[in-house]
Amino acid sequence: MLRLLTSGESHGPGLTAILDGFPAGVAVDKKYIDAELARRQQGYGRGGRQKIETDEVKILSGVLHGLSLGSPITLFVENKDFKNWAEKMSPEPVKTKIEPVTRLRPGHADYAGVAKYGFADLRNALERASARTTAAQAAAGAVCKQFLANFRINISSKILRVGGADAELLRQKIDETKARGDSLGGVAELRASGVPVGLGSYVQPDRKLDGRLAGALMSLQSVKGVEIGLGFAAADLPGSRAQDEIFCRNKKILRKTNNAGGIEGGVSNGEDIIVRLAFKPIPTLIKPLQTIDWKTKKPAAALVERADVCAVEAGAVVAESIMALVLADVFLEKFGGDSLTEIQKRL
Ligand code: EPS
Repeated sequence: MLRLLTSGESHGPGLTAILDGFPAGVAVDKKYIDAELARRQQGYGRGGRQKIETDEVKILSGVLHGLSLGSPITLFVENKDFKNWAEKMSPEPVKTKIEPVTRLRPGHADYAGVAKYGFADLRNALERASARTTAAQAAAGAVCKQFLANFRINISSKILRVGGADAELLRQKIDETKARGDSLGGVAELRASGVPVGLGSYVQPDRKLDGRLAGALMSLQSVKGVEIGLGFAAADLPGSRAQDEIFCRNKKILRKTNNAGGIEGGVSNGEDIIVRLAFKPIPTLIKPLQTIDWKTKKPAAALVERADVCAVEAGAVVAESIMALVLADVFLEKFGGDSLTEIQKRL
């Protein structure tokens, strides 16, 4: 029902999101989108780039006087850094000779990207592979969150671990790592509350809510693992301890535990949906790893660029927006209509 396309290079003029299939009559507050963009920019361990950017959305279509029209919503976020890259990232040909970037960073899309598209310059691949594009995803996710709020569905996140340490040690761990010229990953937990029973379906694999969430969240930069509810830990337990016993109170069907993370048979069961994400460490390192030069194929030290030391806090905010998009999509499949009023009647 809902389709999202994003575009934009990290140091190009800006980023665009087009959200298609969004119903009419939903209040879309630009201030809320900007607040979500600001949340994404915060977080300890970010690099110099965030001092240059103060992300702000321009709503270019699909919203009139604060209400959605049912037409595609286009969101634009400017890259303020573009002015510093005007020649290197010019969409028009330039006279100056641009030195290609050639020292492949292990863990980044550098090698796979240039090998796939046949580029001589890593920049041609790394610009779009960059996590900068997640600003457009966060903007679109903020629109979906506003839709879900009409039904008291709320999505939040917290950091559980950074570089193997508890979240309380986040700053200390990042400072130590930065001093060593290294980078860190971590684990974040997402929670969606207020989700009604019956979203997604077991009838076809591609309609399963857990599969859709896992696929969408795995596509986020740096994410290497997704688990729902107990996740991998369920594999070590007997069935008697892994499942969630059912009881009824005041005509409400409830659970004693939520090991399933709110999804059974690929369908939401009315409990909170709980997903944990493992983020790998950022591949750009101040103390570079050994690699090869793409041009000469000779040994070289990997490219060193300005980069974040840890972006798990930002990643968790983007993950919330991805979850909002998936939940809004399955919600529209179940209760969908052309306008908010129609959906409210069906619910
Ligand atoms: C990124 C590299 C860094 C990050 C960037 C993602 O950018 P730069 O090369 O300009 O320093 O700051 O993230 C953002 C710009 C952002 O807004 O999140 C990368 O290679 O993925």
